[in-house]
Amino acid sequence: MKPLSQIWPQDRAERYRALGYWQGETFPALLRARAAAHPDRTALVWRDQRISYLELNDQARRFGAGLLELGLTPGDRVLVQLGNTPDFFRAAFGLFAAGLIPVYALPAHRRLEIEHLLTRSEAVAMIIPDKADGFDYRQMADELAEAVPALAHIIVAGEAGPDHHAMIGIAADPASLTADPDPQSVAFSQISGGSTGLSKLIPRTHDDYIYSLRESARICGLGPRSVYMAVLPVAHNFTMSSPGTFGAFYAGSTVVLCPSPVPDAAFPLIAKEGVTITSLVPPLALLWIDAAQKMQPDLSSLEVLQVGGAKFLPESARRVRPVLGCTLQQVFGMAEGLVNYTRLDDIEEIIVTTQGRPISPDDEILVLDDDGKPVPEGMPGHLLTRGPYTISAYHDEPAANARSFEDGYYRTGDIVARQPSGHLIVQGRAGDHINRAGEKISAEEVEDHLLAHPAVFDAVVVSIPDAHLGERICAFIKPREGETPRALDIRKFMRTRQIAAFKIPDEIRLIDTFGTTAVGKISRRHLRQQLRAEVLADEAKTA
Ligand code: OOB
Repeated sequence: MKPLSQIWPQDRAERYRALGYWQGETFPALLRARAAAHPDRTALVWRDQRISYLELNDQARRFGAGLLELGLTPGDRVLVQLGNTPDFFRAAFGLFAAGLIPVYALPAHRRLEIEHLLTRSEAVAMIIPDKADGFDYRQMADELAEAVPALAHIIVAGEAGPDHHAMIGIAADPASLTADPDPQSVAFSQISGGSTGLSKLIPRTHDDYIYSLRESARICGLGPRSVYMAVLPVAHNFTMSSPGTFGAFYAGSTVVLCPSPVPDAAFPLIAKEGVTITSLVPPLALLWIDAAQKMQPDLSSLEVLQVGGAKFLPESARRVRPVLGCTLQQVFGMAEGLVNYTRLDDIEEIIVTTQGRPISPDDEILVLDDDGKPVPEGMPGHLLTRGPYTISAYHDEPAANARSFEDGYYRTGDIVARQPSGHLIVQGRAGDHINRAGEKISAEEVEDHLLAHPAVFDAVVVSIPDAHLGERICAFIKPREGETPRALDIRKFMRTRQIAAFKIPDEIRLIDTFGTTAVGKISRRHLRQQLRAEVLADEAKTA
């Protein structure tokens, strides 16, 4: 089995340690220390459950010890596909305590995506809910167990079937837990949004991730009295570490898990629990702003609303303070590392018009033209970055690594303009992914699925600006001779492909030909640009 590793050149690693960024902290030690320092303080609130730091640490450690008893060995990978419930945290911190490595998937992922992650990570176990949002994860896991021989254990948070372990039954004396992991070793794997093909694994170390948490908690003003509400999926990097739930634990704050992002659920919970900070993607932020104008909820405890994952337009950003009565913080980050924040004391104009500046003075930022030369300040260019918490390779992806990394710099695929203050303004993407309400979707991956439909000769997928979602997925389809597939049927077909529902095109357009420049003669990227321009021109005409 290939180890999951992340290699920093020795000189940079030494520097990050010497500067005090990497302090040798690890996740199991972190939670243990908080549990010792303030055992009775509430770590997690979920529905009517309140779980103290002591309880969370104990439950996690007993689970971790139980996994070792089951036969897992430190370094093994375990896929975690859980939603916003306490079990996610028992699982993650249990795995950390046992030296096992979580690979985080999103609840929306389906068999095809999970199979890819299991195979790539060589995971020996997966932890899933029984059912959620009408989907039975156990059935999917059973199918996966057939397809992926290395998958030895299916662990169910909830009602387990005959071939599964119930998570609650996995518990052993934590005294059996071995020493804490090496702080420079990989703690877990996040997954990439990916502009080409399927998701890639992003190995993050204890040292690098905890540095980003510690600084994020400080920049966002978290402390013992802060209450962070998790609305977006907890497995996503934004909700996990910017400062997110893990940043909140770092600071000894309380985390409230919000069962649904809709204002009817979220607003009363903010008032009841005295939530001080939460994070949203732009479409949800807009929904909250509109709802708050109508509902006049009590949001007096809310100090900071973070918005990120996709571009928040200045006109919307300007409404946050007057309507919600709190400070907006824009967050522009990526699972690969770099995170930018507007600072809480930035002037309002900076807060509403920029996507923030990097966490670290040692986040190196390059803004380059197409030929790789730096552009003048304020001008748009390709963003490349390296620093103390940005990876320099995906796990086992030689081709993608050659494309995405250069001299330790990560080529983000984002087009940004850097202001004299160091704040970045995101202007778009160079790559071909669609950012649909913060979900990153590879055009290529969707095209591949469409091509599997018997009536489809060729397909080109593009992103179209959308007032609600930020961007929506538009698929151009050239049918086979004599075929006229209906959009409805294509959508139905896509639903059978065992992929996340957010990848199904919002709009499907049949097209006779892809123009004089047939596919093959010009790059697909160019073709996508052409087709996108056609839709925009159409929309401008009808506007
Ligand atoms: C976050 O992480 P990912 O890995 O899902 O997506 C990263 C990409 C960025 O490269 C950029 O294209 C886009 O998402 N993005 C934004 C943005 N925040 C992310 N584009 C414009 N404005 C923003 N504020 O999305 C993520 C990770 C950590 C913190 C926040 C977001």
